[in-house]
Amino acid sequence: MNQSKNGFEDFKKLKPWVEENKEDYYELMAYYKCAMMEVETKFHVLSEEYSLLCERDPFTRNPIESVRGRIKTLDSIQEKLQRRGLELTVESIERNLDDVAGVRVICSFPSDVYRLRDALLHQDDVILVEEKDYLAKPKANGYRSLHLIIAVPIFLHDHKKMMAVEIQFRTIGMDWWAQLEHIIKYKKDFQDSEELRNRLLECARASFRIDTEMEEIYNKSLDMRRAEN
Ligand code: 0O2
Repeated sequence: MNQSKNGFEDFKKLKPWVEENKEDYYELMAYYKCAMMEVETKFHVLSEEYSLLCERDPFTRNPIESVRGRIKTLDSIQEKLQRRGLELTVESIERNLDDVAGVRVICSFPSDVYRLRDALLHQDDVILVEEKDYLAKPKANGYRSLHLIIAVPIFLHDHKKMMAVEIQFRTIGMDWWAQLEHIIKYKKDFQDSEELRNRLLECARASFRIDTEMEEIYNKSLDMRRAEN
């Protein structure tokens, strides 16, 4: 997820705002951190269960490769609000942004993305707010991932609060492309060429072909192992 180009400069610029809004801002960020941890825990629990199932049944596998959480940096928050013509206030952050808390779930094969999505959405404390399927419909540059915005409760000492969390599901292949594309050009101010765009798009397509092929190979190998048993 996006990092500031010059974190120190951004920090200096936003320092007076932080000083002024310290209490409310840090309180809201603490709530987002709690929500992020709630969602990370949900996937760690699923991963534990899948591992257990693997021990019992050698034909199953754990689809979760890794789970990573992050809280959006203040400069990224400010940039997004500014881009949308919105003011930077603590209320505005909570009202207008739904990706302050983010969790990225990396899985093995493309079909795992939907399997994990379903496993999460079956949980009765999870409310689906929005779904963007960049797997079924990749972005023009080749980016693939399934994005969900969910609302989850965090349980505080005297009340419960619903918080928004963005979840990105992608395969290892989709993740390496997105990470490298991020380093190369995502949201960077330079005039790229059609040639570079096309080459990146071709890398995304090639990576997806390999993802699909690997899943087919896995399924075939599973059939062969089953037949031998
Ligand atoms: P961060 O917090 O630094 O990770 P936006 O594009 O942010 O104005 P929206 O609707 O929130 O609006 O965007 P979307 O489509 O839901 O995607 C948001 C996040 O998905 C991004 O977060 C990236 O993590 C990832 N993403 C989306 N498109 C691309 C892409 O083309 N390449 C790469 N590498 N990642 C992408 P941010 O904005 O980076 O914020």
